Amino acid sequence: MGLYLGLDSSTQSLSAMVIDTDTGRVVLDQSVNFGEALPQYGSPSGFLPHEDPRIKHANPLMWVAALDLLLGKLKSAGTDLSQIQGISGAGQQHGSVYLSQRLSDVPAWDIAQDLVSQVGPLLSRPTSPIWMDSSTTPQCGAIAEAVSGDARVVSITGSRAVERFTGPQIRAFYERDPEAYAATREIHLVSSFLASLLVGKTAPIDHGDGAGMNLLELASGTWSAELLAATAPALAERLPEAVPSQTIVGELSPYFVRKYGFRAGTPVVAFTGDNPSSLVGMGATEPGTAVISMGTSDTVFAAMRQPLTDPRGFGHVFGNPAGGFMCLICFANGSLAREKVAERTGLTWEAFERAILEETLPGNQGNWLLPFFIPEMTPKVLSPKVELYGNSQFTAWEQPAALARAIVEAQALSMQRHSDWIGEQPKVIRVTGGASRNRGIRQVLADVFGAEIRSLSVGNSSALGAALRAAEAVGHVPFSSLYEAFARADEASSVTPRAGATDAYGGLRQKLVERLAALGA
Ligand code: ADP
Ligand code: XUL
Repeated sequence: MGLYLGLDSSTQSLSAMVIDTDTGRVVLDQSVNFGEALPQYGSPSGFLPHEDPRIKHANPLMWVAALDLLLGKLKSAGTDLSQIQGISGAGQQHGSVYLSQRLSDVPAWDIAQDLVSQVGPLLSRPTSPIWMDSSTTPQCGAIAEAVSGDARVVSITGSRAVERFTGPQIRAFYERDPEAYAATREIHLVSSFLASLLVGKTAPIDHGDGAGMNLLELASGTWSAELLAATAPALAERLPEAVPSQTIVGELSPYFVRKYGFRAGTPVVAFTGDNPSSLVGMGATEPGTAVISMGTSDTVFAAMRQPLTDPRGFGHVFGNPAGGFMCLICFANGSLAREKVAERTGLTWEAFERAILEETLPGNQGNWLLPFFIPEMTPKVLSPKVELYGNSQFTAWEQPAALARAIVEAQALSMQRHSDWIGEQPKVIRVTGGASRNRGIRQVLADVFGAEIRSLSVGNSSALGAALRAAEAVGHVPFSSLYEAFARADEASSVTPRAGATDAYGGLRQKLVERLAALGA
């Protein structure tokens, strides 16, 4: 049997998916939500509260605890993990974990203790900055200046120096706490950290996730000496190796074999970022298929043969796990912003959907808003900024249905504007992530983009992508046949633009652009 396990450590949860390549079926799909299952980490949405909205950290031990918890749940539910042929995974991008020892130098995990109590003493920094952190503007400036400007950073790494990217975060750590930096022996991404736990030694960083650090030279797939030097002293010796995504990084550590019943020697394939993993899970690793993912963040991404860069400077180029490149534009005000509107208006997701589909019309009768409930990276709005324009009831937050439509229209228009450099406007867009379950949200995307919006029959594309990557690298099953079995569109969920709807957005698009320009964004 060809069973493969994919793990996905996203912002709010850890998921596991097992696929069977013989039958073309998903045989297991389980998650633990950090906020609900691990309340002792005080992170209801997956990160620690902080009075400064620009600072967003998480306790890396929460991710470690989730791994033991989830595997324990699978075992107690009777899942036979000895049949798994290979494992891979994905992590929320950019977040970094700081260790006082190289994981290759620590003794094998002890089965008599849980992982948290063994990893805890190894941390040289108790918290991990995550992708939502936007506190490193001075460090971005300093890095760009050290290599003679942002254009140089873009030409080497595919992105300009960006607040949430790992390089600026490492520089900030070095500047704010040089002693702790000096005591740090190894720095991991969330993805390579989790892979390291599984293999019980230092796992490399793959090109998909590594490209989100402002440190990787895209052309060669190796760390850029120029950017390492511009970021922090002796950084090269603190980073794992950078490798192609399909590299087998080791065998599962005996801890997992003995504790959870995996087969001894189970191969582990390099973990990647959640978005590159989703590119695989959405069957979109060949150019021509655009994807919109609406998880905690909203992202727009697509495969690219050549690394084309965003002239406005917001988009990124990452490694495509199947080879070549992918472009990505990320919006921080995704689900968390929609949740704020749902909470404030008292709408459940069902009511939110009805509000869009049945109670309001495209263009929202001129009611619109600026959707920056938290600091935004695309466009750059570093302090929260929510402005409502329209009739007096709407601006007083008294029209729930119009407010539901307004947040989604603003997000969709911003996605469309900031993805215009990718190329021709797509006729079909594939969608994934928790919010893509909402037909109202899919309908607004269809209307704004003038495109058919399709979901796939398997949800959780990032975990699926990880399982598919394991099957490709370990079982040598080609991606094309994996996509036929696992990345099929769910026809019933398909949504097309309503007649005339796309034309309703010209005026609104203009207003949004003008307001953003006035803000300097
Ligand atoms: P992540 O992978 O980033 O942790 P998910 O893809 O699991 O996130 O998506 C979780 C989010 O999806 C929740 O925060 C919630 O706001 C949103 N969500 C879930 N169901 C719906 C729905 N029916 N309508 C709109 N949003 C939803
Ligand atoms: C992408 C990004 C987010 C995180 C969390 O650049 O910052 O999408 O990967 O999902």
